Amino acid sequence: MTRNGGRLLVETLIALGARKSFGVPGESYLAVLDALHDTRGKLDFVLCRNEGGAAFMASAYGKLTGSPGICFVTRGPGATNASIGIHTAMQDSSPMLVFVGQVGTDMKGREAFQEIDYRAVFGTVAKWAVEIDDVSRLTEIVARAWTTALAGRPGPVVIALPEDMLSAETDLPPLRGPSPIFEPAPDSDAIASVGALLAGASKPLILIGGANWTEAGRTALQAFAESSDIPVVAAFRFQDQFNNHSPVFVGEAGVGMLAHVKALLRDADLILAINVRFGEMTTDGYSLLSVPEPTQKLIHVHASDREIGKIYVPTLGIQAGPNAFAKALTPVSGKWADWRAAAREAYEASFNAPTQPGPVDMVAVTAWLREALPPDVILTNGAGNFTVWPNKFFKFGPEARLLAPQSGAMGYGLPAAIAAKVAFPERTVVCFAGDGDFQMNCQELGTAMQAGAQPIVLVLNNGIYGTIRAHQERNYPARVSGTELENPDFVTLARAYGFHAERVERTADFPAAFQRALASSKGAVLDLTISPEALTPRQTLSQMRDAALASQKARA
Ligand SMILES: Cc1ncc(C[n+]2csc(CCOP(=O)(O)OP(=O)(O)O)c2C)c(N)n1
Repeated sequence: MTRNGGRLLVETLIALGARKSFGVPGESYLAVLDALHDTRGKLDFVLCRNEGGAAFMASAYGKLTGSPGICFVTRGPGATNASIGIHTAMQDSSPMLVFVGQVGTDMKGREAFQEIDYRAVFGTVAKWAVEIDDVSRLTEIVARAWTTALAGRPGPVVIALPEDMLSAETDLPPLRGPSPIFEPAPDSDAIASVGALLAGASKPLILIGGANWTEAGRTALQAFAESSDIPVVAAFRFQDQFNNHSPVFVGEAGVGMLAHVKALLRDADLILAINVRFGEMTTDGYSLLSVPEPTQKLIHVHASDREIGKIYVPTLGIQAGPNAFAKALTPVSGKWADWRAAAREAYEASFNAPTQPGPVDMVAVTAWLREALPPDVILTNGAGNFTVWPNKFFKFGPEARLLAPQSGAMGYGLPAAIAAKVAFPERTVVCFAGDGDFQMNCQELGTAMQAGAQPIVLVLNNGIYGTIRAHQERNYPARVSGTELENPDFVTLARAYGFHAERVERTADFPAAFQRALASSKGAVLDLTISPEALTPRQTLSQMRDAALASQKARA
């Protein structure tokens, strides 16, 4: 039996375990679209409105399920639109395969219509970029792409598909299944060294992050940290990877890092970093641990040898996956109970913030949501000051998940929420969006409507690009430029896409509106009227401006 390259690709993806895909069609990959005609229920194609949305969905799907998110986009403009999701998957360590159309091999290199050299363009953005020039090598390259996306530190792979390769007939059979993915385990000497270093510490800290945690691995780490009474900090936007209700959980090392978390990282004499990619946010601009040799002792555990020693020379490096490592640990004891207890107290205190100025007070809203949301809720967000609410004012129990981009990409929250609904239709999914953030991808409401994957969206509508306005007021006070927004009526917009929609203009109206959103079978958009003054939980816009003007005056 022969089949063309497009059909071989689709049958191979099904054999590998792919069940959902996201994309925008293009004439460059018609053979793939034709093969997808017959795969409903086996490999569904979620039809998106913009490749940026599609790539965000695939990236979020990979992050949430651990199985590579599949994205199909057309050549040139489709691929460049998708690049935001590829970059985000890389920074998030999310497994993803992006299939991109390519001009025929007979005209490559001539700058043909929409031609791009994908290896050059995505070579440094993706984990791997490759082109399949000959259909006889399709299954080999797709198998390697699948393994590459998942192994070590997961990430995105871009695979270009020349048009003539996709339409070429072959008698090559589809792949039978994937290669196994191995999680490296620590040897007993390494575990003994960890024990010895911890025994000599007086202020130990566990820093966790990254992908690939299993429930068993998370439970094992929690048991170790609790029985050893060692505080646990989550790296930037990985606070859903450790039970926040545990007395050892003490906060997130991320943007807007709380003072006690900064102090913990700075003052710890031993940091046990498990599955962490040391990013700018987690290290507060690389200031809390000095590069390349921190003053704190550092044990760096990672599944990928490319992460250990990348930025910091550790006291002890261990190439191991997080679950295998957590299961191998044996509890230790030390005189650090006060250190852990004080950190937990500071974490608990961080939920107390003053009443916010303006119509809807997010301190009250999030306090209510902490009680009302189901334990397996999935929260999503893009970028903006509003992200402080899902990121710092929610407690993630063992089943709750956060989809928040390490790349700080605006517009991620809505597509991520749609992908979460595609993956888990029965779970409650709540997207937090700023008014600016929402408008980066609000056209994907159409994708949600068509796919029947409609989340609840909270638009925190303050009429400004608040984050940039905050930077502006701090650096160039009282000189507003390029940060004021004139918005459409989000309620009308959402209704046009078939969503239930309401404007919430008073804090007291939020609980009932949210209950109606939960009860809606077609998702919901709640447009929350937020004052631009409520720019951060503890400093208003005017206070920010006044402080900057005062210091300008003092300098003059
Ligand atoms: C794709 C993208 N473009 C621009 C930025 C820069 N940026 C970061 S936050 C922000 C403003 C976000 O505004 P909004 O969504 O309204 O939220 P707010 O900060 O007002 O809460 C901008 C423009 C970005 N992070 N990502």
